[in-house]
Amino acid sequence: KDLPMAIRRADFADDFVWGVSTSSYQIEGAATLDGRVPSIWDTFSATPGKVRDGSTGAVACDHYHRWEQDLDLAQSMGLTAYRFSIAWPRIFNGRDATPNAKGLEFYSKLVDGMLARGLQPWCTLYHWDLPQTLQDQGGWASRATIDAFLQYVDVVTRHLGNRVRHWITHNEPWCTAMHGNWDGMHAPGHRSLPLALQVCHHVMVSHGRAVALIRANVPDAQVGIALSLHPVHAASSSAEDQAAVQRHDGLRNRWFLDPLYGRGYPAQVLELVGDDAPHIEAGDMEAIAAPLDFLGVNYYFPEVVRDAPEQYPLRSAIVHPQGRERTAFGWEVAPQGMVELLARIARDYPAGPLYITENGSTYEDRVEADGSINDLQRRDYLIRHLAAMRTAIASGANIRGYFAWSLLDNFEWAEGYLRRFGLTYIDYATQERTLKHSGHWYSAFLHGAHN
Ligand code: GBH
Repeated sequence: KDLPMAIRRADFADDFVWGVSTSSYQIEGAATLDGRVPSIWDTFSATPGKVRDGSTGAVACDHYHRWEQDLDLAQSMGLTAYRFSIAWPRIFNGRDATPNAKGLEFYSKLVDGMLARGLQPWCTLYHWDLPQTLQDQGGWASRATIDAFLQYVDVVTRHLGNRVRHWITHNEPWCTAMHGNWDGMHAPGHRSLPLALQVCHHVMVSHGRAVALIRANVPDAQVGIALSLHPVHAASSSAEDQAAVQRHDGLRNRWFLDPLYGRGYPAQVLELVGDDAPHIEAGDMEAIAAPLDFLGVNYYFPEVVRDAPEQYPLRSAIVHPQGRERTAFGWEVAPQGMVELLARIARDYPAGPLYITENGSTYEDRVEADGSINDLQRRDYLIRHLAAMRTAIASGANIRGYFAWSLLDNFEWAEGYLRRFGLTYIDYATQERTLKHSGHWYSAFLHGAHN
C-alpha cells in the first residue's frame, strides 16, 4: 500500500512503543456478567438527558466476549503494545473485602492473550468507571475512596504484576474531576467547583500512594499517569488575553504537572479559587510527588482563550476561531500543538520519558459500496501527528511511544455511539469489525511499508 507521506517506522527508534488505547467501559459491555456491579457510568448513562443518543455501555463493542478477535486484530496490525483499562466494578463490589475471582480471571486471560500475541500490556487502573456503591458512600469526594482504590490496586497488581510491567494509575484526572463534578458532562454529573477540586485532590493523592504500592508489588514496574494536556493560546495579542492564557493554563495543565513534580498547586490558581481550594492533609503533596517512570500525555487539541472578567474562577473563556481545520467534534486539528506541548513539558518539568498515551480524531466515516470504510481524514490526522512526533523527537523530546485512540469505535461517553474514534469500524447491529483506511495505513506503516 502506498503511503501518502514520507514517514516510515524506521524514522523512529527500534524499541519505540507502537500501540493503541482502549478503556473498559467504552468497549467491554457485559455490564452485569460474572459479578460485575454497576459503575457510575451505568447509572449516569441510564439517566435521561445525560448521553446524547440515550445509549449506555451495557453492550458497547461486546469486547468482553470478543477480546480474542480484538487482540488478533491488534496483532495483525503489527502493534507492539496494547493499552487497556480494568473495570474496578468487575474486581470489587464496593462492599465486600474479597475480590471477585471471575473479574480477575477475565483480565488475567486478556493479559495472557496480549503476551501470546507479542503485545506489551499497558494497564490503566482507573478510566472513570467507579463502582456505584463507592459513589453512594461519597465517591472521590471522600478520602475513604483513596483507601478503596489502594485495596483494588493492591489486588490487581499482585494478580497481574508478574506479567504486566507498565501501569498507568489514572486516565485524565482533569476529566474525572471537572467533567464529573464541575461542568457535569460526565458521571457522576455534579456541578460544583469546590467539589471538583476536592475530588481532583483525592484522585491525585490516590495516584501518588498507588505509585508506591505498585512498586512494592511489581518487580521492575514502570509507573506513570496519563494526563489530558492542551497547549493554551491567546485569542489575540492583547495583554489581557495573554494573561488569561496563564490563568487557564494554571488549571488545565499546571494544576496537575506542578504537584506531580513536587511544586505543589500553582499559587496563582489557589488565589483565584480562594475558599474553594481543596482541603489538603499533611503528607498529601509529598504523596502526589512520588517519582514517576514516565508521563503519559493524551493530546487532542489546543485551546484558545480570551480574557473574560465575569467568568469565575479563571476569568477566561474558551473561543473557537473561524477558519481552522476541525474534526467532526469541532476539535482543532493541530499537529504542531503536539510538538509545542511536548517541548513545553521538556522545558518546564524534569519529566523523563514521555509517551503519547492517546491521540485520535472523530469524523463521519463513509461506508463504501464494497464495504470498505473511507476515513481518509482520520488517516491524514494520524500521519500528520506521527510526523509531528518525529519533529518533536528531532528537537530533543524524550518520546518513547505512541498509542492511537482507539483500536475500535466505542462508547464515546456523553456522545454515546454518535462519535467514532476507531481505526476499526464497528457495525453495532452485527458487532462486525472492519479495519478502516486509517487502520490499514497504520498497519502498513508498522509493517515497514514506505513510499
Ligand atoms: C479522552 O478524553 C478519553 O481518555 C477517552 O476515553 C475518550 O474516548 C477520548 O478522549 C475521545 O474523546 O470541549 O466540550 O468538546 C479526551 C479529553 C474530553 C477533554 C473533552 C476535553 C472537552 C469537551 N477531553 N473535553 S468539549
